[in-house]
Amino acid sequence: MNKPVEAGTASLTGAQAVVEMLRLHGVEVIFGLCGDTSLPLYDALATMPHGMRHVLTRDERHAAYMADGYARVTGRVGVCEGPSGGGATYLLPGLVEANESSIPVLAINTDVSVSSRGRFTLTELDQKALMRPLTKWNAVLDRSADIPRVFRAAFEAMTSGRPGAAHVALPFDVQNGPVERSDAWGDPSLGTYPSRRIAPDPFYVQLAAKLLRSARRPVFICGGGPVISGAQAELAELATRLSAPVATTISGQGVIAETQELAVGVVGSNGGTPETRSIVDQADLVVFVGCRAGSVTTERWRHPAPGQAKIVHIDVDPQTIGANYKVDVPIVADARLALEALNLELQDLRKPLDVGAVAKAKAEKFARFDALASSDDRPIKPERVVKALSEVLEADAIVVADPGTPCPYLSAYYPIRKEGRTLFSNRAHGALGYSLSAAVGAHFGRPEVKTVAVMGDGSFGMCAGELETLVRYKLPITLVVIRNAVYGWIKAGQKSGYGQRYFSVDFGVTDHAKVAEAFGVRSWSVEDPAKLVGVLKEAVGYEGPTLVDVACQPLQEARAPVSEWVA
Ligand SMILES: Cc1ncc(C[n+]2csc(CCOP(=O)(O)OP(=O)(O)O)c2C)c(N)n1
Repeated sequence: MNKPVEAGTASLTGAQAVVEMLRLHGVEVIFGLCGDTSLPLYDALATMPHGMRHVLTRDERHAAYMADGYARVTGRVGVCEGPSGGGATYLLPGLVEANESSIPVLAINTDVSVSSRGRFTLTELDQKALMRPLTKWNAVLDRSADIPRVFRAAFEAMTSGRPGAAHVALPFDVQNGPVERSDAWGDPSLGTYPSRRIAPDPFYVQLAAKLLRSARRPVFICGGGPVISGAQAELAELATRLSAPVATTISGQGVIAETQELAVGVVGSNGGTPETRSIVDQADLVVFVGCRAGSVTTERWRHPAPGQAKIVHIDVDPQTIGANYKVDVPIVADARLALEALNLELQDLRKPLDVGAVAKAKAEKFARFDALASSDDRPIKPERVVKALSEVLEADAIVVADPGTPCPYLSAYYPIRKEGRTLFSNRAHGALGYSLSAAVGAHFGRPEVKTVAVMGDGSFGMCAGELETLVRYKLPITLVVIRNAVYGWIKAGQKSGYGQRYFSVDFGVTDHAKVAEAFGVRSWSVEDPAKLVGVLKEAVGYEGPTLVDVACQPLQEARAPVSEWVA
């Protein structure tokens, strides 16, 4: 069935067909790590003309995060690969994150031969069962002839409806078996997302328009959906028409420039502030757009309070709508098409622009922040690091934030000055150690802009091996490490909710600058807040990889007890 291809035939090998299918779907870059079962695939990549770049990583977990970062900033499918066994279990964390964040990442794990199954073959595991609950679509190939069909299905699944991750297991003998050359065809439009937009039902558009006309204080809460959909212009038009404030989740940042007068900033328990919450609390109509209205965004479904406001919920995934709030008007559709339809329905309407409440909330929020950000305290306050970054970086720079201190502080206070994905974090599962490799992926996607990763020292410990990748490819990425020798976010939780009974959260001080230097990364250590901006400028301006290790205050004040948002 998977008999090796004979020399001189018109067939492709399975491995060659995989390379061809990736090329046909417009893949530009593959992140991955080699292994025994991957040798045919690597040989096909080495010998075929395909124009794709392979980026060798030092850990499959980071290959998947790179593919994710690449996909987030390009609107294209991110691709990663690894070998059988440990290669599959190591790719898995990145796939989970991408899938839950609605980011199309295709992962390929090579596998033991079909003919070796069930014989205690080294590295054999049930990849189908492993990946099924964590991906939108997955398959284990049994026959090389199925390769073109399986890859077409994977691209279709990843980029249509709610985007998500796909996994394909590619056994060794399947890579060597034959595939008819004429079967290897593909549709490049499936290499970008959203590839197939779903239009809204006009009946529900009319109902929503009616509610919007009569609402006195409508507010938009946007998740990642409208950013993925590219709905920025339609949202701005509708918000202006209605004089409605636009709040976002962390994943929704970039749907509107936060310097815009109707932009509220982030709401919720990670990145939201009392001021941004007050705008939601004043609403008599909330329009959720491409947003799951989950525990973080709504602070455990309290803001908006159930029954406080009428709810219009727009989402491409019908399962999302009504999961958390009693919805007055459901609209199952692509965000851009839905907002476009609402604009059309309301084209006669133009409410007088009133930005007073938003301006007041923002002024109060940033007055509090500025007081902390100008502090000369040592260790340095995280607010000062955020302020310094916003002074040093251009509006189009990409910033990737790890969980811990970086994500809530940057999403709250680093102003998004430009529409589009310029700041992102792994919000679905928030695994530490994401930002460095996601920044690598983002750089390969948008090499023309500066990319920066901001991480805690806990995260640094989970990604340091990839410093070598940064150096090998001479990537002009700047890493900022918030050094505080503690799993600070968790310690802050022990402080706010557990009577300061600190337990097993402190670790030793690492000289991250020295570690990075040993890899060949140009590095600085900053203890003096007055030196921060100068050092960051130098690091960001350098044409190779750089790291700035910042001695930061160990205990953040700005967090609520855990019971208020996750439990
Ligand atoms: C893989 C993983 N394990 C555990 C956690 C739980 N967690 C969330 S924040 C945090 C502390 C982060 O510490 P660090 O990176 O040093 O940043 P800090 O909070 O000190 O700024 C931990 C352990 C996580 N998010 N990811």
